[in-house]
Amino acid sequence: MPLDWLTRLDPLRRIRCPFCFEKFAACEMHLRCGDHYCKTDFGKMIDDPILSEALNGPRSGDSQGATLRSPWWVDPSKDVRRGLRRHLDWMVLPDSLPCPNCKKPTDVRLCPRCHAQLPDSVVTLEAGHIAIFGPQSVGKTTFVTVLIHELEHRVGPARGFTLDPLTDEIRERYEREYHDMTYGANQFGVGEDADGDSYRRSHYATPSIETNRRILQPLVYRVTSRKGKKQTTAGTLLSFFDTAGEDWEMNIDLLRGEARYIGQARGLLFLVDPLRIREVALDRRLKLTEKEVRVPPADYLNDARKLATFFGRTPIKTPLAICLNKLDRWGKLMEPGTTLHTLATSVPDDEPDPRVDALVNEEVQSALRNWGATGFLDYINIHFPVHRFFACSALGDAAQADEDAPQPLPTPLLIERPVLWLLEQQKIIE
Ligand SMILES: Nc1nc2c(ncn2[C@@H]2O[C@H](COP(=O)(O)OP(=O)(O)OP(=O)(O)O)[C@@H](O)[C@H]2O)c(=O)[nH]1
Ligand SMILES: [Mg+2]
Ligand SMILES: [Zn+2]
Ligand SMILES: [Zn+2]
Repeated sequence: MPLDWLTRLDPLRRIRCPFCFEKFAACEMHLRCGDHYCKTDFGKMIDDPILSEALNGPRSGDSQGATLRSPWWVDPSKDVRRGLRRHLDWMVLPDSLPCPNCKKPTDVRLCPRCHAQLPDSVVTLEAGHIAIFGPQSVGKTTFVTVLIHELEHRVGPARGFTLDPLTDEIRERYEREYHDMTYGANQFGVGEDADGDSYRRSHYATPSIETNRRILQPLVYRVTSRKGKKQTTAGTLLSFFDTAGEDWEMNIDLLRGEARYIGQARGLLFLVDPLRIREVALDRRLKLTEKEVRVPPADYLNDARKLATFFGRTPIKTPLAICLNKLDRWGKLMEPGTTLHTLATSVPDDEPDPRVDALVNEEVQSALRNWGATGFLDYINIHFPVHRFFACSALGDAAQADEDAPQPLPTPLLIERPVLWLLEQQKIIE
């Protein structure tokens, strides 16, 4: 669909790529041939160093590996076929350029920094952002999986917004790499008894950037909200970035260089697993699994310090939600009568509201204090003034002690609360 005139007459409009989070002017976007037959003809492909670097890292294209090839693409300001016109794109955005191979005009636009294909909505919509990070096995990937499912199917409709994958590729990737694992793949007909539990299982540890750079590519969604009775057509883009705990714990320099999304974040979500705090793990009321016994204690104060190194100077104004995950496991250790104990041990009848958030925020901090994490709390207070504490369980009752055991469907608890707060901070929802 061609861009409308109003947009084309504003070529200096700043755009933030929802994939790499770099900013540039609309007239800097590149174009690529979109014709099905032309773009799948390997013989007509040309070198694409920008895509190579985005997918394979800065070392791509040197002796280590060949430059990727892609369908014909061009930087419109360097397309000599256009003569002097190519210097005037800052006055009006070209609507399309002909592909030299198939001669068809193309308006498929690319981010000039990472060569991700940018649908038109990217040109007109704001880009929101949630970066999810934390040490290994705190439940980040499971959180992303269940969160997106909940936002799409339950929370969005209840709060008056919809969440749609930005592209088909993102929809397929979410299904394949996230959803199918936790919710089971559709291997059965609609009327068949799918004994689905046996096909649902825990996520594997997310591989390091060194093994698979895919993790640097966010899942990008479009959030459209209904304001009052009127459906506003505008909306916002929202990119979810999952992080490999292995990189966070063991490759922080690499992560700092590659995961620009943390330093440029508009919303930070730090997932914490209290079972990796010694005081919690040694509580006799808990029966730890074999794996939980073996993991080293986490050093959350050090994690907070690591986080600060992604930013130029402190205090850091980016909103930070700190969420104690796996509430299903540790909630019963809380004093009976507290909100956390009640939430973890009963079936909640009401939707949680801001009052509950305020209580959880207080109770989580006093729990952390009791567990000896005062240094962590002080550090957060000083260096991340815009922060809030949350508790949640992505799996709820469905969590299984045995990693390889089949899982029932998740019954999440409070999973959307930190994200709704972050979206409010970014003015994406009210
Ligand atoms: N009890 C309980 N276990 C959970 C929950 N969420 C995740 N888990 C389990 O925690 C383990 C780690 O989950 P992942 O989502 O892979 O954790 P991760 O943080 O992505 O791990 P890395 O990718 O290695 O950094 C798995 O065995 C999950 O089943 C939860 O809400 N409750
Ligand atoms: Mg993971
Ligand atoms: Zn980009
Ligand atoms: Zn072509």
